Amino acid sequence: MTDARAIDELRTRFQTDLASASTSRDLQTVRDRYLGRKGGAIAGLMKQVASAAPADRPTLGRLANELKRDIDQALRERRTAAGADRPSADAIDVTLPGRGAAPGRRHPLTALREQIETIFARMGFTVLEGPEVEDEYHNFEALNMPADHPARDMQDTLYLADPLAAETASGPHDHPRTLLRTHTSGMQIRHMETHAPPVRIIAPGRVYRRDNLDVTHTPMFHQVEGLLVGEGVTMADLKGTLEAFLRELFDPDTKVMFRPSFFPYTEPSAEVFIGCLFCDGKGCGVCKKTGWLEILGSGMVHAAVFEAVGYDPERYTGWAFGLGIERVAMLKYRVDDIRLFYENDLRFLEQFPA
Ligand code: 2NL
Repeated sequence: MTDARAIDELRTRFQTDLASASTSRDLQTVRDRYLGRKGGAIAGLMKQVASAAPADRPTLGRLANELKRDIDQALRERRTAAGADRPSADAIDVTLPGRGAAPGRRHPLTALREQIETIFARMGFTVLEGPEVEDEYHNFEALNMPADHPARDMQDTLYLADPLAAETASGPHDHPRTLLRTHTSGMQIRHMETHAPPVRIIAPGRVYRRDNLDVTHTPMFHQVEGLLVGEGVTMADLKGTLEAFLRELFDPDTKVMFRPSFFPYTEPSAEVFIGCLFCDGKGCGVCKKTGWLEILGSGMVHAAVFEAVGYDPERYTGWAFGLGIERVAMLKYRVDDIRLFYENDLRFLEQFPA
């Protein structure tokens, strides 16, 4: 049984409940209590209206529907006022897309080394691997750098601790020392010792120098050397191959210049320059107003190197080059401090092509 007074009482009870609800959870509880489809007070009221005397039904039905509408509206208003439409701090929004896991990527120096390897591999060169700890013979002697050569000085080369060294040892050494390779040439010497020409190889890897850190020096850096030996190989082959390489590494229109230079292991020798990437040869801060950037060293293999590995220098000629990967990366990507490559700061590393 119900009547208009019972509906009024229900309205009053609702208002009391609503007034004491403070959190969005409380509001939901009140909503369930009054508007819940099963067991809600309004649902119960509707059943009673249906069983009321036919004469009372229209009035009671109207009052019940008004109450239902008012409760719904009051709850909506409170919810909006409380900002309850916003998810609470601990709510989980199951519609949010997940956070992608950042996949790892190659270090820019690795990516550049692989790019250089790929260019030479397509031209028929084989990629060598070899030890970072070398002996003096393969790092220096076989490369026409005898014991008194200045590059062999303790100042420039990192020698390994020598258990056989006499305490007072100074001056010329009476037995071979081991060292951290200062260039990757030793791998190429070993290859020639064990393979007859023709030779087409590149030797990438870490090299070490006794340098302190500054914007252009690190005691460890990376080099790629290349070597080609055969019958009738000339400096024109050197120029054509390096020009093709540099135009693929930088830009198809890259200008390439060769300038006479000196290395103990090549004769003649040439420094290779490319037209400045930043000012188009007009002259700027990066190329020091010359319009050219020095990119690698090269030359025709010295006859003394062929003799050291048992190649007949009357029959074979060849050319070689060496480049520093960090230097190329700094020029290609315009990085002004070599140390950035070793700090593993993702803000730096993520700027490079993977
Ligand atoms: C430079 C110069 C160069 C070579 C490296 C080489 C290796 C053998 C024989 C002869 Cl086995 N030469 N390597 C030749 C010329 C230059 O590097 O300034 N590199 C950064």
